[in-house]
Order: sequence, then structure tokens, then C-alpha cells
Amino acid sequence: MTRKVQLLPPSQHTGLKLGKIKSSAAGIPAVSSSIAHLSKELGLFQGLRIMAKVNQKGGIDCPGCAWPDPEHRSKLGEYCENGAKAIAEEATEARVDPDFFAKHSVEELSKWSDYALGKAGRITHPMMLKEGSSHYENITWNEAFEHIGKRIKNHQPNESVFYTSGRTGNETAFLYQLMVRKLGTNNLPDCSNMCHESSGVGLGETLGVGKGSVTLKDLYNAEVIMVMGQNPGTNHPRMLSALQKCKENGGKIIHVNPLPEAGTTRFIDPQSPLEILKGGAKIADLFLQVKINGDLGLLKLIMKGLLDREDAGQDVGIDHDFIQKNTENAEAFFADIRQIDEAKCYEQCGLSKAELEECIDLIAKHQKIIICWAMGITQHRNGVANVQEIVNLLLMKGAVGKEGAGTCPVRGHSNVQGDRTMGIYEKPPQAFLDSLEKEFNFQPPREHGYDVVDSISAMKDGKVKVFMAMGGNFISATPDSELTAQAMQNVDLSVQISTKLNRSHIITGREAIILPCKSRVERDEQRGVVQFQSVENSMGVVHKSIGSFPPASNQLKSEVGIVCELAGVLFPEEKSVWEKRSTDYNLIRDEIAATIPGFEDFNRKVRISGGFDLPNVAREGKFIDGKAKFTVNELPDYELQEEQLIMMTIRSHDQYNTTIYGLDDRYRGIYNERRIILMHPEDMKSRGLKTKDIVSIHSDFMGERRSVHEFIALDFDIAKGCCATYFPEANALVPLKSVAKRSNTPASKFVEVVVEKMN
Ligand SMILES: Nc1nc2c(c(=O)[nH]1)N[C@H]1C(S)=C(S)[C@@H](COP(=O)(O)OP(=O)(O)OC[C@H]3O[C@@H](n4cnc5c(=O)[nH]c(N)nc54)[C@H](O)[C@@H]3O)O[C@H]1N2
Ligand SMILES: Nc1nc2c(c(=O)[nH]1)N[C@H]1C(S)=C(S)[C@@H](COP(=O)(O)OP(=O)(O)OC[C@H]3O[C@@H](n4cnc5c(=O)[nH]c(N)nc54)[C@H](O)[C@@H]3O)O[C@H]1N2
Ligand SMILES: [Mo]
Repeated sequence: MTRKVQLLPPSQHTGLKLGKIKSSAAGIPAVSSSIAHLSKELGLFQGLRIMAKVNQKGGIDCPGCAWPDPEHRSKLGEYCENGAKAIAEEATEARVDPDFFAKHSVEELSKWSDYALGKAGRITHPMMLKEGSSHYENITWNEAFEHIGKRIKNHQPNESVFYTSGRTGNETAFLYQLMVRKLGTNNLPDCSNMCHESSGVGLGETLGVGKGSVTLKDLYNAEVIMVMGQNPGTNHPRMLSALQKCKENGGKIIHVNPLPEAGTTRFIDPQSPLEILKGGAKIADLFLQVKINGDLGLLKLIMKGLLDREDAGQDVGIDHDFIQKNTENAEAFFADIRQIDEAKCYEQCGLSKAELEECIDLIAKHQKIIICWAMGITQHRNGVANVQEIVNLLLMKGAVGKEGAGTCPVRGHSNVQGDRTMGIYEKPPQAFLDSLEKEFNFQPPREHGYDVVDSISAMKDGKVKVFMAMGGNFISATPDSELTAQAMQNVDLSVQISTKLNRSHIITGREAIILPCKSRVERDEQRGVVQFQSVENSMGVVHKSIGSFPPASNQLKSEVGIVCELAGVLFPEEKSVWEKRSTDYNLIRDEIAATIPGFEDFNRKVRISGGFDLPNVAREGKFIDGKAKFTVNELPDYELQEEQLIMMTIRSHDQYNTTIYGLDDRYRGIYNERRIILMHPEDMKSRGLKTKDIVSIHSDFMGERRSVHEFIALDFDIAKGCCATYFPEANALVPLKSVAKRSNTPASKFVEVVVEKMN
């Protein structure tokens, strides 16, 4: 019997209400929203007890985002509304136990929304969905490990895929990649493939390190910060206080976005009563409402403007001395900028000459410049080129490797950067593999493994037999939902190591196993000793995170424990070594110290209050062989049909990726509904649409049409020719093969669509 699960999330509406669009972020409404979420999931008292430990030195690292903690932390916890929601979601009192699974078949659960699945609560027991069966059943941990081990060993190493989401702590990540490489494959796709991969590739090639170069102090001291393709008010709320400090020190903020996101307009520090009374501080000095994927055109126009002004005899601060001493390929770069097609750049960015001049003024006058960016820059077919053009502008101004200046790709998941440092990478550097070989005395596989997009293609082609995921929600996070769901159903066994129920437990391989694990806020005690893990934030600071609350169920194992027990089954001759690692995480840290540069003396340094910095050649101005590289990047090459719009898939204020905290998007004034599409009023009019009309959205790519239905059109202040939907509801429209050149990141912010009224 085959299970008939529904492949796409349900399309029912939840009851849209529209409210006022906010221009300021945080403040009292943010405090009351977090209190509401905490109270609902775990009671107010317990909620506040947990919040008091979040992001304190020696406390719990907030699972919300990777933004670093300031030196002086507020007693309230480095408080943030969305951090509180992340904690509430994890510490919830709702439980998904064997009775739950006995009651609900997977077929039934496939008709639940991601929101409903997530709210079902924490998974309490290891569960198995047998081939052909309709319900998950409870199994013992031993049965689970034996079964997974047997399935993996039945096949060639490259027929298994091991995904990682970015919450995994360093110690787990290190052991997980070690286990996978000992098995003989580099099939280690991760959420970074869908996230900042374009930044990693773009920065690695030009500045010598695939991470950002700035520290928090640099942000405070910058003269100009450009925030491009990022919505900090929702996704990195604690970044707003850094922007505010920069402004207090006289800095200017330029916000580049097709949407006027609330936090970047005004920010009310919830910890400052005076601020609340004043209605907050204005954040952006200049808002450039760029068209989707107009950033490359904009950057080229800025650089051409600087050159033109210099040619006309003005001092615009092009740092020729820095360029000569520290860079390569400047000539080709300048030649390219001199001959750009300005009309096309203007057309693509959709900005006026006056707006450009104002922006060029700010850049010309200042040398300490930081550019921050996130998914609006990376999730494009030209994502790598976007990042490299950002680097070009900074290099032109000599704004890298100096105080108050540099690159700031703002990371997503709280340890996504650390996981990479630990070797979660399908294309590991040879030096890293050499080091593993030396320390662990085995031959690591040298050929590249599958990233996320290649894994899906390989599953579809029947080349993958076992899929395992350390956290995350592969099914909902990946593009091309229907195709990905079919690909997953082609796998023999899928295994999820998870805290909470999600769609990846429902759309599975022929067999599926769930291994429930402890979350970051929970106490991880091994043989009577409380263990901690470490994480690396967006600015390369490594610090410890220690959970202290009772686990959601006494059946839960730690992620380290799960990896070690599975490795013990896969490599019986090493069982005792893996067992030792699982009972004393210091041993793992010693192994990391022996293998990864920057982690020498790890066990001592990780105990320093506030953590320690990893080396960063771009921050130190050393680059690759002492030279940073200018690059020449082509403008995006696309032509829209008259009826087409460009669609970006973005996050609402009430979600953490595929975990939907609630149905509101408070700053954008949208309540109780997620199946919406935001459109420019003129684009609605020309299509004969009125606000709240129900529409189908079609995405056309390489001769194939993908469609979703039952979306509600809303007129909105968005750049003309552009529209926005929420992820994951609109992922079915993102074609698997529409990816960034060289980073293979799905182009989730650039989907060519046609919007059509439904009858
Ligand atoms: N509360 C909360 N926090 C989170 C997350 C979450 O889901 N919820 N997710 C975490 C993760 S994994 C990540 S990667 C980050 C994501 O953080 P963001 O990148 O801020 O998230 P998105 O909602 O994808 O927003 C992209 C922003 O870029 C803009 N944009 C889209 N296309 C373009 C473009 O072509 N050009 C420009 N200039 N702008 C564009 C959009 O309007 C939007 O403001 O946040 C992390 N933090
Ligand atoms: N269309 C579109 N698609 C996108 C994006 C987009 O902007 N648009 N953004 C992309 C980005 S930037 C990212 S990072 C990916 C995110 O992709 P993922 O990281 O795969 O997705 P999440 O939704 O963060 O995963 C949530 C699940 O992780 C599990 N979990 C939570 N905490 C823990 C833990 O401590 N341990 C374990 N083992 N499990 C845990 C829970 O079961 C939860 O349901 O999505 C990508 N997909
Ligand atoms: Mo991300």
C-alpha cells in the first residue's frame, strides 16, 4: 500500500485582517507580543525565567539568530521580541507523543499547515514509519540505530545524504562530519547552501575568507552603513541597537530594499523608557526603494558616479594608495565601470538620478563604510556577482581591513557559520581533509559531495537511498516543493533528528525514522556532569552555550549522543571511542583544537567569559597572498514579458524560517493570514485587480509552468514591477534549476511570475 500524502501545504485561508502599517520597530508592542508568545507556550513565570538566561555570558545562546552579543548586556537578557518567540516555541509545553501519532495518520497530517504542525509541540519518543504503513509507531533507540546503520551500510557511501540545519552546535557538527567522512562521502548539504553560500563564494575569492570582516565595534564606529537586502527589524532585531549606536556617533544609514521595512525606518529601544516616549529614533537617512535584483545596477552606478566626480576634479575618497598596495585586477575593474550601460543600470534598479546623487554624496564624503546584507543579495542567480560588486565598492574606498569599515553578511541560523567552520560542507578544502587524515588516521573522501539542490536532483534520479537530517525542515525549506516532495518519496529511508514536528516528518522516504533530541535551552547531563556546546556568531566570536531547563521528555538524547551512538553502530571497532566523546564534550573540543586553525587551546578559550575571536584575514587586511581582488561582474541578463512581475519570497514577522510562530506580520499591517501577495497599486490596476482579490500565481521557467492558487492580492508600498509572497507557502513556484551561478543557491528572491485573478 502506498501512502497518499498531500505534497503541497494546504491552501485554506485563515481569515485576513488588515491593520496599520508600522514605520517603527520594537517598543512596547514588541514587549507585549513576546510576553503573549511566552505565556501561551509555557506560562509567563517559566518564560521570563528562561529569558533571563538568554545571551548572558555563560548562559544560553539564543536560537533566534546569529547576531553577536554586545560587551555590556542588559539584565533583561539581550532582549528581543523574536528571540523570545524562538525560545517560547522551543520550550512549549505541548507534546507530540506516541499517542499523538497513533491518533493522526501521516496522510491526515499532510493536510495540516506548517503552522499547525509546529504548534503540535515537542516530539517525545523515537518513532518509525514503516514501509506502506499509515501511522508512526514508537521504537526503541537501539532498534532505531540498528535499522539506520543497516540501511546505510547496505549501500555505497555516496548513496546517503546528510543534511544539517544551522542550529547545530560546533561539537555536534564536528562529530557529524567526522562520522560522514569516515563513512566515505562528502554528501553534507546544509541550510547555508540556500542562504549565504553566495557570500561565502564571493568573499572567499576576493578577500580570502568566506565570512564577514567587521566586529560590533566597527559598526558603532562606521561613518556610513549600507543595509542591503535585509529586514533587520524582523530577522535580526538586536542589530537595530547597533545601527542606533552608529547613528549616535554621527554615522549615516542607507537602506536599500524594495520594501520600506519598519525597523530600518524607526527603532524604539524597548529597554529605554525615554525612547518609548519619544517614539523612537529614525534609523535610515536615505531609503532607496530599489527594484528586486536592481542592486548590481545600483552599485555600478555608485562606482561610476564616484569615478565621474573624480575625473571632474572632486575628491571622492577613492583610495588609490590602498588599491595600489593591497589589491589586484584594479585596471580591468575600472575599465569595466567606465563602460557600463547606465541606462540599463537605471532601468534595473528603478531609482532616480537624484536618489543616486544623494547616495554618491554620502559615499564620497566618508571612508569608514560598512555594507551589511542578507537574503535580498544572495538568493539571486547573480548572488555571487552581487557580493563581489559590494566588495568592489568597499575596496575602491579602501574600506576593508580598517576600523569602522568592511563587509557584514548578516548570517541566519544561530550557528550556521560555526557549522561550516567545523567542516559541514560538501566541498571541503583540501587542507581541512589533510588535517582530518592526520589527526584521525583515515582517508577522507576527496571528491565533492552533493549540496542541497544537487541532493534533490540525485534523489529524484534514484541515486540516494538514505537521507538523514541533523535538524531543519528540508521539505519546506527547499525550492520546488512538489518536485522535492516526489524526490524525497524516492528515497528508501529518511531520518530526522528533530525537536519539533514539521513537514519533513510527513513527506518522507518509503520508511522514516524520527530521533527526538534535546534543544539548546535544555540541560544536557552525561554521567552526572552537565555538558555545554559552543557556537560561532556572525562576527566570528566563538562562545559557549549551556542549557539549564529540564528536557521535554526523559527519552530525549543530546545531538552529540545521537551521532555517537549511530557512529558506534556504523564503526563497531571504534564504539568505545565514540562513547567516550559522548560522555565528555571536552574530548571533542580537544580534537577540534588539534584539527581546525584558530581553535588551539579551545577548552580554555571557550571558558573565557564572552568567548574568543577566530582569526580573519580580511579583518587583518592580509587577504590572499596579501592582495584583495577586484572582479568584473556582468549585469543580470533578464527580460520580463509584459505581464510578468518579479517575485521575492520573504519572511513575515511571525516565523522562523519554516517554523510559523503566528499568523501576523505586524509591521506590515497584515494579520491572521499568510497566503498573500504584495503588489504595487499600479501593477494591480493594470491587471484589473482590487485589493483582497483571490489570485493564482504562475512561474514560468525554461518552458515549464508552476502554479499556486488561492493567494490574496494586497496593494502595498513595494517597488513597481515587483511582488512579494511568504516562504514556505510560495516555494512551489521557485524552480529547482533557477540557481545562483557558482554558489548553486536557489534564486528565491527572483521568480518571474504572472498573477491572474481566480474565477
Ligand atoms: N525572526 C526571524 N529571524 C530570522 C529568521 C526568521 O525566519 N525569523 N531567519 C534567519 C535566517 S536563516 C536568515 S538567512 C535571516 C534572513 O534575514 P533576511 O534576509 O532579512 O530575510 P528575508 O525575509 O528573506 O528578507 C530579505 C529582505 O531583502 C529584501 N529584498 C528581497 N529582494 C531584494 C533585492 O533584490 N534587493 C534588495 N536590496 N532587497 C531585497 C526584502 O524586501 C526583505 O526585506 O534571518 C535569520 N533570522
Ligand atoms: N523560498 C524561500 N526558501 C527559503 C528561504 C527563502 O528566503 N525563501 N530561505 C532559506 C534559508 S536562508 C534557510 S537558512 C533555510 C532554512 O532551512 P532549515 O534550517 O532546514 O529550516 P528551519 O525552518 O530553520 O528548521 C526548523 C526545524 O528544525 C528543527 N529544530 C529546531 N531546533 C532544533 C535543534 O536544536 N536541534 C535539532 N536537531 N532540530 C531542531 C525543528 O524540528 C524545526 O521544525 O530555508 C531556505 N529556504
Ligand atoms: Mo538562512
